[in-house]
Parts: sequence; C-alpha cells; structure tokens
Amino acid sequence: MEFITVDLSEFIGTITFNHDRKRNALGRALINEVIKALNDLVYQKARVIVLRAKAGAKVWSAGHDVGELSQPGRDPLTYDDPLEQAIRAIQRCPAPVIAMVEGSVWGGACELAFVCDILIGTEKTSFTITPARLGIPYNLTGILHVLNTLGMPLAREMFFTAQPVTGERAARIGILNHLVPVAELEEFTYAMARQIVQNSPISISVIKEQLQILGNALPLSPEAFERIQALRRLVYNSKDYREGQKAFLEKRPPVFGGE
Ligand code: LCV
Repeated sequence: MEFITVDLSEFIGTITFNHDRKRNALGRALINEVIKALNDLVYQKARVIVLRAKAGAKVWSAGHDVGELSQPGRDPLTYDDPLEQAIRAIQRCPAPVIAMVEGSVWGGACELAFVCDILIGTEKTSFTITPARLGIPYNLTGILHVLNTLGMPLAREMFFTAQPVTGERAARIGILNHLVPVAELEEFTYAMARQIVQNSPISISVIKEQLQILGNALPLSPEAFERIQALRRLVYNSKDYREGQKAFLEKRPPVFGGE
C-alpha cells in the first residue's frame, strides 16, 4: 500500500493514513486502498477497525483531493465519487469503525469521520466543513450525514461559516464520543476497541446495520429530490465553482461573485 498502512492484531484492525505530502487528502488512489483494507480486514475476521493518521499528525485528513474535483458543469460529488464509495464502505462494514482523530479534519474528511461509529479526539482535533469556501454544492447524503451528526443549528453554522470547530467544542456537543489528552489517545482508543472485541460480532454487526437503516430513513418525494438536483446544478455550473478550485490551486483566498 502506498498511501495507507494496515495492521491486524487480536481482532483489532488498524488503517493509518500515510500520505503526509498531501496531508492525507482523500484522492482516488488513497480511497481505493482504504476500501480494499476494510474488505481485507473484515475477511480476516477483524471485529473492530481503527481509522487514524500517524501519531503526531497535525492533519488527520485535508479532505477530498481538490485536484480531482470535476470540471465546472459536472457534479463534483456523484454517487460513484471515491469519497462517497469510502463513506458507504465504512457504513456497510459489519465491524464498528472507530475514528481516532488526531489533528485537523477538512471538508469531506469530516463526513468520513462522522460516518464512523465512534469518534475519539484530542484538544488538538478540529473539524472544518468547507464546501462554501470552495463553491461546492455538497450532496444530499453528505448533508444528511452531517445533519445526523451535528443537528440543524450546528450544521448550518459549519456549512455557512466554513470555520473550524475545536475538539473541546466537538466533545461538548457530542461530535466526539470522547476527548482525551494527546498522550492518552492511542491507549484509550485501543482499550475501547478491546471492549468491543469481547462482545458478539454478529450481534454488533446486526445492531450497526439497524442503526444505519434507521439513521438514513428520511422520506423524500421525487419532486423534492428533483428540486434538490436542480439546485445543485446551479452551483456546479456557477462561476463560484470555478473560482473556488482556481483560488485553491493558486493558493489565494477565493473571490466569490455569487453567480
Ligand atoms: C489536494 C491538498 C489538499 C486537498 N486536495 O500544508 O467538503 S467539500 O465539498 O469542500 C470537498 C470538495 C472537500 O473535501 O474539499 C477539500 C476541502 N479541504 C480543504 O479546504 C483543506 C485544504 N488544505 C489546507 O487548508 C491545508 O493544506 C491544511 C490546513 C490541511 C494543511 O496546511 P499545511 O500548511 O500543513 P499545505 O497547505 O502546504 O499542503 C501541503 C500539500 O498538500 C496539498 C497542498 O496543495 C500542498 O501541495 P503542494 O506542496 O504540491 O503545493 N493539499 C492540501 N490539502 N484537499 N491537495
């Protein structure tokens, strides 16, 4: 594996992001390795999987690889986008996935962490939701995942301001299951993993899927769905969408005109 490392010990799998050069950006190649690792670990009877960055990481993941976003006029976050595939792979994984979050988390990586079953962070953890900073319309399932994790007031704040939420606040409002000192993060996380390993894997996998089904059970009329798709087309056909990516690649603040 070029962009991650994988380990399995005593039924506990570990997937570690290992692409410091791009701050663990979620490009297609890295995502494909994560999905393969999830499948391999389940095949090898892992009963819980820890998803993490390397110890001491300042950035857990910088989010979707901006260089791989679609050209203007095409949906940037389609069903088959690698990031969406990774999110579904975590949700469908029969073993619980613990996000051990050391460092800052950006954009789609926030959603990837939010769909993990348990999140454990430190005072150096932060979450920044960035679509509005890049002129991206985000997508329906992604917004549902954020809404389910944050609730409406905080979801609005994070989407509209694109400002970081600190680990301390994330723990206080329930995004993080636990906030522990950096020095204790690994020990605390693997102690919880060992607790899960002692329980019935079949019971856990069935309860996980039931929670998944109930968590995503929101009725949506075909008309509402069509309206949402039309709204998203407005954004990814906009000049703002072009400007968001251009500014990122030119390493300058974007100047949005709202059209
Ligand atoms: C490609 C990158 C990235 C990156 N892609 O290091 O949620 S949505 O809808 O917005 C979705 C579309 C999404 O997830 O979009 C991506 C949202 N992510 C961000 O906005 C975070 C962008 N990255 C940063 O703000 C900084 O890189 C952080 C704060 C993460 C780390 O800052 P630091 O100073 O430590 P650099 O910025 O120097 O980045 C190191 C290298 O990684 C690349 C970046 O272009 C640079 O490459 P070069 O050395 O070739 O210039 N990189 C970082 N993030 N998301 N490439």
